[in-house]
Amino acid sequence: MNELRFAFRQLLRNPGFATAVVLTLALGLCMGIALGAGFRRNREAISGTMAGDGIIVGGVKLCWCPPGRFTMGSPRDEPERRRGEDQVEVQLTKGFWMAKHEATQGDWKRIMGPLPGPLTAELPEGDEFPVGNVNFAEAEAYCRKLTELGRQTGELPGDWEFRLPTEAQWEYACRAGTTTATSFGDRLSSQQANFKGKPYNGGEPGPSLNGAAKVGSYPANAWGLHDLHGNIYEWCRDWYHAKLPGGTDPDLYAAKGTATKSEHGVISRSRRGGCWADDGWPCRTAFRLRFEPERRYDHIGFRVVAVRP
Ligand SMILES: [Ca+2]
Repeated sequence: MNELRFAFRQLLRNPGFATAVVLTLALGLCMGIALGAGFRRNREAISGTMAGDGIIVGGVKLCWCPPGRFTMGSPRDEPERRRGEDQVEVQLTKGFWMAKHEATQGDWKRIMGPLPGPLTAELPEGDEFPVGNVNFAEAEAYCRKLTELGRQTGELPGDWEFRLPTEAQWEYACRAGTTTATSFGDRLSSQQANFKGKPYNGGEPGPSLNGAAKVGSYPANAWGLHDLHGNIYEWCRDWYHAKLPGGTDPDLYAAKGTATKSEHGVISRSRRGGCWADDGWPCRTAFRLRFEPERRYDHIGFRVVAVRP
């Protein structure tokens, strides 16, 4: 109390000291604003201006992916490329927000309640770990619930909604302007992504965790998105077609009739990004796999996008 009285007396007697106090308070305020500016809680216009702009909707951090054109798929000379990656030109006429992280167990519990499927030795419990063992319908239910939540809080305008990304949106966001095999260049080190075993194309070896990592443990790409390469596979909304869809705003969500059948005669949704149980090469940007929508696996999760349909 004596110190307080002393400080107050100094303030009255010493204009220089008062100025210093005011300047310190102002600096603190500016720093607080600057620190908070990375991710604003969205209350106004939802569209971003620059790639990687951040907002938070329903407690989920999102990064802006601006409209643009890109080449989807891999060039013929890309090491370890697979069939089904032949390049197509894509134009995305609308910008969208993509979740900075894979959907986490903490997000799921907060938005949906109990986890959709069991935890495993590779998928341990923890709010910052990705949610896995989630089938396609459950991932879509999460998107609907998050849409409701965003509208209730006023953070998501009525004409926007959460969805799973199309393959084109996923790859565009993963590339973040790059044309290389990964968003970190033509190699992938296990210090850059959570995968097991051999790094891709001569990348530096790093630790193999043999299981999920907390989201955001590895570096972000140029648009601020983490773990598109590795950690947990991510559901996309398209029905899997052997040939990549090109053109303007390709979306194969409803293209069930033309979906490519597996050797067992079933059709699937697409998934992207590789996972902790893969080598480095399936974590390439253009790598794609199929998975039947009603099935679940611990190494398959998802991340959301917010779009204006
Ligand atoms: Ca991932």
